[in-house]
Amino acid sequence: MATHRFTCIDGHTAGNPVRVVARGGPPLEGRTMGEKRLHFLRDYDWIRKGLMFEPRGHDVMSGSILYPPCNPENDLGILFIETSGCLPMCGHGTIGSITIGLQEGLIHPRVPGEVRLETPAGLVRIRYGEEGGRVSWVALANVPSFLAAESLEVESSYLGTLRFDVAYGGNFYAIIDPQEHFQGLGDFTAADLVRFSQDLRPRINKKFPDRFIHPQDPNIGGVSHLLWTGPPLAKAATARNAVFYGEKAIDRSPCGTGTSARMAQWVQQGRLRPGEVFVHESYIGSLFEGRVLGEARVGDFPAILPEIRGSAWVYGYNTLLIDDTHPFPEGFQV
Ligand code: PYC
Repeated sequence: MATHRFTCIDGHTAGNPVRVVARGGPPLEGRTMGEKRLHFLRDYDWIRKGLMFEPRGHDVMSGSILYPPCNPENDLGILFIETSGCLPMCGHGTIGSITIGLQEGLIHPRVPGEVRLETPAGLVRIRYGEEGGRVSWVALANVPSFLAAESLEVESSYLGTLRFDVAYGGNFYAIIDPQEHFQGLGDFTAADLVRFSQDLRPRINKKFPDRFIHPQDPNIGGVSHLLWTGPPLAKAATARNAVFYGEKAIDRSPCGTGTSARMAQWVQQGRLRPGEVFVHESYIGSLFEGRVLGEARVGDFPAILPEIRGSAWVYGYNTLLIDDTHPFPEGFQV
């Protein structure tokens, strides 16, 4: 019998789970975290499934494994493990992993207050603040984000023809404004949004095959997430959203890569200017603060350099076992 032991530290970012594997992650080959991600997907995806799906995880679970940096100028590398696969980039996962890693002594930045993090989508520069013995906030300068397409149409089995834009913020998002069609996000429960999204995502990818591939990395492609938008409920917020990921998840956090994609859409459409603050409210009312730090280009696309700021909390220590006598070593979803 082979028993695999994973020492995990569990936390959440603005309500969405982050399980950091502190010990037990596999050694990975590759010159970049992008290459290491491909190695993990090829040989070790059972670890992701076992730690994310039931019975050890659940439909919304997500997490990470930390690695030494590929480039010695950086502080560390990160592999995101989620129910949806190994995302190229995850904002709430970054805020949570950095908070957990710093507080629990897994990360030792060379420059206090700053972390240079290698993600599969590229280098992410991080600032953080501490208060009362804990990391109180994390701000990540995300990868260049851009609006990839506007005013596309797709047929929903439930809602008829829907118009949407597609933007990249570390993952490709179909951004749908139900207000254009109905009264708003508040008309729908999370279960409704999951059902609508399960129907729409394959239709979008079937209708626009090979259209959404990152111009600089062919390993990043396809619309993986749907971002439903709406007017904010919180006074401090600019907009509200519900992000669908995996097969059944609505992000409990305001979604870092989704917020980056949304800001790229707004800048391109003249609704947000560099320097202005964009506060995104999640489906459960938690907030991230976004800011456009600058402008860039990705292939033919004008892009923005977004910063996302939020907070995370540690809530438990968890040693998980996967062994080949378990009936569900790779977990399951119902
Ligand atoms: O925060 O980027 C994010 C994210 C992606 C999927 C769930 N959260």
